[in-house]
Amino acid sequence: MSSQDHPSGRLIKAPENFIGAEGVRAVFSEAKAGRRDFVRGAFAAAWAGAAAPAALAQGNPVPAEGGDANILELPAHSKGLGQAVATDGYGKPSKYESNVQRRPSPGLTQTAQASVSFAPLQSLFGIVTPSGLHFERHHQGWWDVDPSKHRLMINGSDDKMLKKPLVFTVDEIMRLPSVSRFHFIECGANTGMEWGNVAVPTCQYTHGMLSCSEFTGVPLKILLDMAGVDYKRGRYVLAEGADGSSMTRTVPMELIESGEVFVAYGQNGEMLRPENGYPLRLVVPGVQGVSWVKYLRRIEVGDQPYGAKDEAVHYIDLQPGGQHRQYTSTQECKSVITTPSGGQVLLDKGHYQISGLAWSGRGQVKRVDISVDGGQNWKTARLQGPVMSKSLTRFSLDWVWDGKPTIVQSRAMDETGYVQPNYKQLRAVRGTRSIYHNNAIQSWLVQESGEVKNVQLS
Ligand SMILES: Nc1nc2c(c(=O)[nH]1)N[C@H]1C(S)=C(S)[C@@H](COP(=O)(O)O)O[C@H]1N2
Ligand SMILES: [Mo]
Repeated sequence: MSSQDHPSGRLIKAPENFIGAEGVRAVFSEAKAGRRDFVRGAFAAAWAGAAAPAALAQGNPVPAEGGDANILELPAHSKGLGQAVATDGYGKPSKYESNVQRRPSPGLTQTAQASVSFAPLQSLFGIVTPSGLHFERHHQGWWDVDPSKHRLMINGSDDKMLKKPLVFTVDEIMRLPSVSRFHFIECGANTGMEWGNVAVPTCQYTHGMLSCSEFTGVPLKILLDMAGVDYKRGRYVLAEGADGSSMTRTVPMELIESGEVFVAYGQNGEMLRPENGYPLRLVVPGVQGVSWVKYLRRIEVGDQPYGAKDEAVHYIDLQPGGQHRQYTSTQECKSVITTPSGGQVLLDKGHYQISGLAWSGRGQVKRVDISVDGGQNWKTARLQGPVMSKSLTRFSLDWVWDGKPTIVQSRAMDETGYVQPNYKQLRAVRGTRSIYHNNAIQSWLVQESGEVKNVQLS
């Protein structure tokens, strides 16, 4: 299919791209009140603002007569001197992009310290999350910890677990042999609000507890070797953070012996951001976010799982029949279409590039299929390289929208052959009372009006 045959369709981005925090609150309250056209309401408000006309103009054809004033009249930036080098010692995004922000979900948590902000997935390209837009999950607020005073201790649960307990400074860690790897981090609660039914309007909130960075650090195995760990005895470690939440998580020794788990200090080429655990955080590829302990201050080697509060009371999965599942750690294969997605508006029939993200905690994404008819037919999407293990993978597919209502979905498969389930399949096994580990296929309804809506097919 060539795009010449089908004029390119114009698309309005999701409301988060136009409106500030007030506007997002309005969208949520209108959605909650059950107003069907809440997205249109949000746009009406946004168009009254300054940013919207500029955004809309991107899709406008050049006027047939009279020429385009934007070309014919030289703007100031073509005539005068620009700003000096290093005006900003640390550069910032364009002021025209100022509404692309990580955002909290209004009313989700009672305090802003034990809370979460969602990454604006619908506004991002490729696979890397800009560090300033990385989602945040803090149990007790975040800190900018002084690296010169921060220490990482390695000890055993008894004196047979290792030869000598060690204490590292951040400088000492940074002098050891390092690795740099791209990995996604997904909170186990991502998409958790959607277990029962549709709950939030846009993919920022359905899937935004997800980010992907190039992390740099030292394999934990190297530190444990230095401490002389007895790997026959020591089959688990406990990772502990330095913030007031006393975040502690058990990590099985196999994961560490594989060389995959590392103590990171770098994120996208610079030091970790304070919100993401500066100066040290554990990276546990493929495993849910809670195990990626931030402000990492201690690793204890032991011979059994620790049953810490964040693995006994929280982060468990309620199953049908009153059972619960504990120590669920791997994030199963999952995907989401980010364009078109909830809150966006297709202005025309015609050609669109469907685009989205896929990932698996078990390795590489092997294939992504896309349906544009609610799951009756599936086409294989293009995977945009690089395709890396336990990283986000970008996919796309050309699509001509005929203007009729339809449902778009993506279904990912990983290198183990695991196929992402639909809600019916997932609920048959897991019920509807879980919070965590919802990896169901996401459905977006493109309405005749062009407005895209979050829906679930049972
Ligand atoms: N010390 C500490 N580590 C922590 C947390 C925390 O509150 N304190 N939250 C955990 C949870 S639940 C998640 S999902 C990830 C979030 O990491 P991020 O804030 O960098 O996105 O960090 C994990 N590590
Ligand atoms: Mo989390």
